[in-house]
Amino acid sequence: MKIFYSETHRRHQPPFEVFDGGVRVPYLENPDRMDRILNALRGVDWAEICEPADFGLDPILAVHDREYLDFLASAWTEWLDAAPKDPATLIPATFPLRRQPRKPTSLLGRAGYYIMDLSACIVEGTYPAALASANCALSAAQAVMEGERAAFALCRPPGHHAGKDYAGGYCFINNAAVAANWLTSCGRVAVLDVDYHAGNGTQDIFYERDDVLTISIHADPDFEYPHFIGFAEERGRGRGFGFHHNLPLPKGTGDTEYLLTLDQALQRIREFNPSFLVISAGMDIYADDPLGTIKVSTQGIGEIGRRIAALGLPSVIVMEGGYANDALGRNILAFLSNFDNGR
Ligand code: SP5
Ligand code: ZN
Repeated sequence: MKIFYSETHRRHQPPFEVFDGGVRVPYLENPDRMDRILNALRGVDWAEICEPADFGLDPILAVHDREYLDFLASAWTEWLDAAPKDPATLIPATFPLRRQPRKPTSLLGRAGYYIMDLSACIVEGTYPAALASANCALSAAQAVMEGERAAFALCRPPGHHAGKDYAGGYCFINNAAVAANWLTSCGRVAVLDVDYHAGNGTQDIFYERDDVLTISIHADPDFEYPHFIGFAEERGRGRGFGFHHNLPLPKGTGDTEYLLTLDQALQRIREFNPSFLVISAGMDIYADDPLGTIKVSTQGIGEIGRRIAALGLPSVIVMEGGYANDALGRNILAFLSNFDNGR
């Protein structure tokens, strides 16, 4: 299996994020995550690690707003130019109200406007890392379009919380959405998001479209981040109505209940009969994840991969979250080894 991976992610290493209550914690979405996964992949004979190609900005701008990308591109130098007291990382502290906000011109105004929380911290290398991450997803999509049965985009930073014009939850560019949209030139696409958190960005991006079916299985936003989106009654708008599904789960969900919910999602995907499948593969459903409350085992993750692979669809597997670094390697192997093993 081709694994698309770029070292550029290392340039994105915020020193901390801010949790609820104002607690500063070391940035959980850290480069060590990739090292753990790479180590595991280097130990199997079927994983071929490849550099991504550069697709330029067009496929990203097909999903994201130009002014938002301009903000990502210049935020860091503007932040340094502002000579802040602690320049370690750009984190805004003021956010727009629930009305049509005027687009601000100041850096901190734009940062609040374009960033939804205190975990999408911007540092010097954030923009190049986000571009390289999107290129990994596009390269995996291209490999699958050219006939590979499956390819893995080892993306960092992750993407599924990023919407058309906003960052959040460690995400800046929605890698899975960029890949899915790119694939629509060749047919209909289903996006299945198994990250622990609701894929709000992907939901927003495709909400009014009927050529991309989006399904997210996640912890109920009634108690979990992203709190304001990801509820079962949100099913798409306009021609997109019926082409988005949220499957929220309670705390403590184990393998058996998870797999029953997954089967519902897989049934809907079969009915949609897409040409391609994009999987937002977050590993934070794992029982010991520090951000999670869902209790899926490594074996359960393997079974999730097996059932998704059994759809028999050309599949682009995109890395999202997963913060139990010790277990990340084996969880990714358990998931991936169901697809295309030995090719
Ligand atoms: C890609 C991805 O998985 N992003 C997740 C972003 C979640 N950010 C939530 C931060 C809230 C932290 N709550 C702390 C609870 C620790 N027990
Ligand atoms: Zn997550």
